Amino acid sequence: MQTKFQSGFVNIFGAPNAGKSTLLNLLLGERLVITSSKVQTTRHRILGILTEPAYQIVFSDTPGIIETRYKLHEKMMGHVKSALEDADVAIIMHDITKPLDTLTPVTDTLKLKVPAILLLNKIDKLPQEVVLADLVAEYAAQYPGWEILTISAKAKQHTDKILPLILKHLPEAPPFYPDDSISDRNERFFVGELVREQIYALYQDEIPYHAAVFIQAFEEKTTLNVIKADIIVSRETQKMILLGKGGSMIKQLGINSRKSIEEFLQKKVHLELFVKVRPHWRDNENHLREYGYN
Ligand SMILES: Nc1nc2c(ncn2[C@@H]2O[C@H](COP(=O)(O)OP(=O)(O)OP(=O)(O)O)[C@@H](O)[C@H]2O)c(=O)[nH]1
Ligand SMILES: [Mg+2]
Repeated sequence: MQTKFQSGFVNIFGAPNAGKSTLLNLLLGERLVITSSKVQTTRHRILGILTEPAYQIVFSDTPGIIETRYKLHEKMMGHVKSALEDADVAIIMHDITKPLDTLTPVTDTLKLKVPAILLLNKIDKLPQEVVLADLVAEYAAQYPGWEILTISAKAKQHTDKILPLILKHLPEAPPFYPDDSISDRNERFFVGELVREQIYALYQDEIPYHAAVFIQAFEEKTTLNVIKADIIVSRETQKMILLGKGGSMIKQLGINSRKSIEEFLQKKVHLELFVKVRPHWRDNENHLREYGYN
């Protein structure tokens, strides 16, 4: 007998750095979205589609919920809002090493009306003496009716319990996407993200937050891809830092980015990086549109 097919949107929300993108990669079983130890890494809503014989889950990674200070932030929170509108199930990620009340701004912003799964993440970082059951009880009292799991997305602890919980709440429906789709974004988008990921890894202070990556050329040749990327920053001083002494830093960025892109595309890559200064791009509608932050 044919069992019913389940399909729906499972959207991942939380504060910056909670581990949302790490979780999406884990659930998909491949490295699709970028992660970093710094906050505000993800700037878009990005779909990651998991198709199995009995179900299709359309996950959305979203930017961490923040107060908006720039137009860029408003665009980021626009992505969160759009993910709220079509969620069948919401996953809320919270860093369990942070106090319970730091989750309140997130849940207040979301005002969820759909089944919610609260993932208390990073249990690998908790001190030994903490009694997990006591902590969970505090969250359960605050969020009655929510499913709660304690996990480590990084150390893959208890993460096998997530999918069964999702399936418990996923509607019966035909698939939304062809079974070979993995995302709504194209290779060009992910290549730009991979360069951005290396910027987050290599540079400190304000640099990652002032940087955008714009792929200006993506030529697929038989033996290799030729990729040209603009790195946009807000100030001349930031351009100097990006370049480094005698161009040493941009050279390193190029090497790291190329390696990561080659792994992603499974193909040789010729990568050229150009640093450009666009003052106040984070507050400029035209620049934001040009760099893909619609
Ligand atoms: N120790 C530990 N670190 C984790 C865990 N999950 C994620 N991390 C780390 O936390 C940092 C942030 O992870 P991300 O997945 O980028 O977080 P995010 O919620 O997507 O962050 P934004 O995109 O900025 O909103 C990275 O350094 C991850 O490796 C975990 O279970 N344990
Ligand atoms: Mg992220």
